[in-house]
Amino acid sequence: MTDRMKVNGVLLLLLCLGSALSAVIATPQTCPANLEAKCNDASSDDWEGEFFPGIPKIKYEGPASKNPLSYKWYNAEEEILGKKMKDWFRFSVAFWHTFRGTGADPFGAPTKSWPWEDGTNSVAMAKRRMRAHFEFMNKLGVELWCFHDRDIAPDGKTIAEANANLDEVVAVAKKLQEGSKIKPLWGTSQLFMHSRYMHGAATSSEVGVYAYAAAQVKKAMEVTHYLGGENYVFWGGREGYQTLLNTDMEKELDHLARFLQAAVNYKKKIGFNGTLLIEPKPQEPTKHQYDWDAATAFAFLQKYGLVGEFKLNIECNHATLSGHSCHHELETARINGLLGNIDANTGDPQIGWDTDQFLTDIAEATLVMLSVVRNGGLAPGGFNFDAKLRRESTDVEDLFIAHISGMDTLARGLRNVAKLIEDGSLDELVRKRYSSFDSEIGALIEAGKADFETLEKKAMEWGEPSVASGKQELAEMIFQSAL
Ligand code: XUL
Ligand code: CO
Repeated sequence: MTDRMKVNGVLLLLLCLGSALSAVIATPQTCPANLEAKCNDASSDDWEGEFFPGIPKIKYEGPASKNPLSYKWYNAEEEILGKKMKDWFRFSVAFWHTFRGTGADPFGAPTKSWPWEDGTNSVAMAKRRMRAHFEFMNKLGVELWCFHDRDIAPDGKTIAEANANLDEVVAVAKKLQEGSKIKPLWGTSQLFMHSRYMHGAATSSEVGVYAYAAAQVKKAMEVTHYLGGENYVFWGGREGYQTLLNTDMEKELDHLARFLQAAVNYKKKIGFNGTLLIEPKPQEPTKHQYDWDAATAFAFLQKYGLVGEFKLNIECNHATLSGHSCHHELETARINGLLGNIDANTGDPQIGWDTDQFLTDIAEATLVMLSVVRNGGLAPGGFNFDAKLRRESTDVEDLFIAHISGMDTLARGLRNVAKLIEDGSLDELVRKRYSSFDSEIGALIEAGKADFETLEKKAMEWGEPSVASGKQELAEMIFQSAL
């Protein structure tokens, strides 16, 4: 490395640090612009009129439509493979991305200036935001939503203050839900943002943090239950380590299991019948996250006797971060009876982190739907759009367009799966591939009754086996023809 390169490197580092700091320090100017808003009045959650004027209720117009604010493939009431599309999907809006995403990144300040935001993190703002969220869901025609405790209400200086803030906002959500079918697909608690959680929550080295996290989950479960939520998610954002040199991994995993068992006990105590879900992710923010992937989470559940109490929430971008395809993670969950929910998003093949983009790849969506159809659907789980607008997408209508596009893509995936099933040749290819096991000895093997002596005798009798083609290209051809 030349001296000049070194200087350039240092300058770049300073520049990066500078922009990261200014992003943290700058107060976002979110007060609007072009609507007659009751802005800068943090004491009031009043908002006269619509939050999304000019955006109609989104309708199905069919594939020929050129209207970006319409569904082209997702037709909620249409029956496909014996179920209404809306029941296959059970789409959900993720409150944190859609209503708390600001477009800020480590190098830059927020880019969104939603008209309803007043730049504060007050309870009044939280209530107004909740009303915007309900108008958004109603216009989109989505009946489920997901939230973290701290997305929907401001934190407090004490647990009691944070709980009181949450109660105020939850009361508004409850009221808005009244008379509608809207309810949470799942709730969760944010156990990764606050500095107290820097070593983890249930796996923190500090017992005070463990207890604090338990108090937070207890409350978040109560409000999820109160709002009629159907599931509760544990994403172990900082349940992992940065170095094994300072970490007692065995102790941390034991603590995590005790924590989850306490959550199971509390769920039963308060009569919450929702499914508990673990959301695997291999890393980010920690170097190593304990719920690395579906198989790792399954092994953990088995070791601690928690199978039967938990299912998995598979997120596609997390799958690719762990070096798997989303299809692989879905199938791993499915064949073990653990597929409970999908965080529908995707990463960017050129970027190695969790970009949380809306899925718009039809082939990928078809693979996802193959697993979902084989699973018989996801209910009481669903598809949560854990996905955000790009930093550069700053129009209010982009929030709608992104969701419509994600829903249409998955709807195309479902329609393609119906074609594949009707055609039958892919299933037949797979069936044929294993047909040698349809024999008497194959049945013995599958029943666990073929010992090595029997197999050796058979192998000697048969001699060198003939091995058929795997037909991969044919399988790919059949798959592609359905897209
Ligand atoms: C983070 C992530 C979370 C969880 C909920 O990568 O996916 O938003 O879904 O905590
Ligand atoms: Co997620």
